[in-house]
This record gives sequence, C-alpha cells and structure tokens, in this order.
Amino acid sequence: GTGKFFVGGNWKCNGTKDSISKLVADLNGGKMESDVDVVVAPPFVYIDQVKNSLTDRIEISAQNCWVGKGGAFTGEISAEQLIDMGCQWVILGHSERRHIIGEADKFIGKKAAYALSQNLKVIACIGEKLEEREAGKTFDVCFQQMKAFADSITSWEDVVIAYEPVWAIGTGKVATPEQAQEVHGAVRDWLKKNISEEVASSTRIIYGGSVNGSNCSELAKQEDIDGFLVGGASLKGPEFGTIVNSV
Ligand code: G2H
Repeated sequence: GTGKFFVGGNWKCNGTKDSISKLVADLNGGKMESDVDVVVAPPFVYIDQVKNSLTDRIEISAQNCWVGKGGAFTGEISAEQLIDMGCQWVILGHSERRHIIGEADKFIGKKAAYALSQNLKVIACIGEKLEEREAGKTFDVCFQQMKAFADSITSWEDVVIAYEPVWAIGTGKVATPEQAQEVHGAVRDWLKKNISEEVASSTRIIYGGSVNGSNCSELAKQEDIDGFLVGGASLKGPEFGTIVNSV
C-alpha cells in the first residue's frame, strides 16, 4: 500500500437525528488503529450535528458540493460553506451522482479543482458500469474519468482516488481482490505515465463497492489497495470499526 491506510464511510442519503446520534456514539466508543485515516460523510443537513458530537479522531466529508463560489444556485452547497461547517473532505464524482443525477466528467473535474482551491480535500471517484466491463472498456472508462480530474486540478496532494466499480455498489457483489487490484494497479500506472512517478507513488487509491466486515481484510492485502470507501456497512458502527482495523 501507499501512504496511510484510508477508510471513508459514505452514509449516502440515510439517517435521522436519532440514528446518527447512535452511530456517532458507537464510533466515539470504538477502538481505531492509530495508523489509519478515518473519515465519515453524513448527509449535508447532519454535518453540524456530527461535527459537534463526533471525536476529532474522525474527519468529516461532504458527499458533494457546488462547482464554484456560492451565490444564486438554489439547492446547492458551496465548498466555502463546507469549510465553514468544519468539513475537511468532499466526495466528488460518486457513481450515484454520475449516473443517477447525470454529472459529467468535466463538471466533476471542475468541482474538484474548486474544492481544492478552498482547501477541501477530495475523494475523487471513478469506476465502470457492468456493460462497460463486459465490453472490455474498464480501463478506458477509468482513465477517461482520471483524465477529467487531471485536466482540471493542479495538485494531487489532497486527493484520494476511490475506485468503485458500479456493478459492485450496494449490490452485495464485491469485486474480487484480483479484479480490484488489477484496476488499482492500472490507475497507478496511469498516474505514473500521465502525471508523475512521485504522484503515482504517493496518491492513495481506495476501493469501494460492497465492502464489509468479512471481505475487507483480503482486499486490504492487495498491493495497490490503500483503503476503502464504505457505504452500507458504514451505517453500522461496529462493522465500520472492523473495516477501519482491517489493515
Ligand atoms: C460504493 C459504496 C460507498 P456500498 O458507493 O461509496 O457503497 O458499500 O454500499 O456498495
């Protein structure tokens, strides 16, 4: 692996004040290896509650943000506002935003550049759909998504790449450690060829898609898997703790 192991919990559009206060209590009481970066991404409306109750040991991410400075953009949340609320991270380009909401590569790249300019760190998501994998286009799709980030951003220092094959997301169908490693290795190679050797060896590439307490340790052993982005299993404090401690 590269750098410090990184585990993010993406709560997606789940939770209530009550369920989140219970989850935060579990996270606060859980034992976490010191050598792991831990981040959770609550829905926007609960960020303040989480910020005020969660241990500082765990950093906070948003699940999305606006592409530029705030203003007359009804329904949007700006990077400046996330910083103001104490967020350190933002997830951008998640497949649910790409494929359900229709966000395009270039738009996502611009979001990443703007967020970084405001000192938000970015979890930049990439990943192919099932039909793309079956058509042998996995690398093409991932590299094109990587290029869109690379075309907009100037530094990779505050970026973590999340490889999330769409067919593995929320389906219970996790990529095998070999399938994940193959893409992680290819993405690292892409960084080496297209950015620099230094960026390739220092940028963390984490895996997401049906990661749970039982499959995490085999995945974590892979050379180019530097952590996880966890959805469903991050809503259960003890199981999330198992994943955090899987390295
Ligand atoms: C992939 C992942 C978290 P899940 O989207 O981002 O979700 O673990 O539920 O597949």
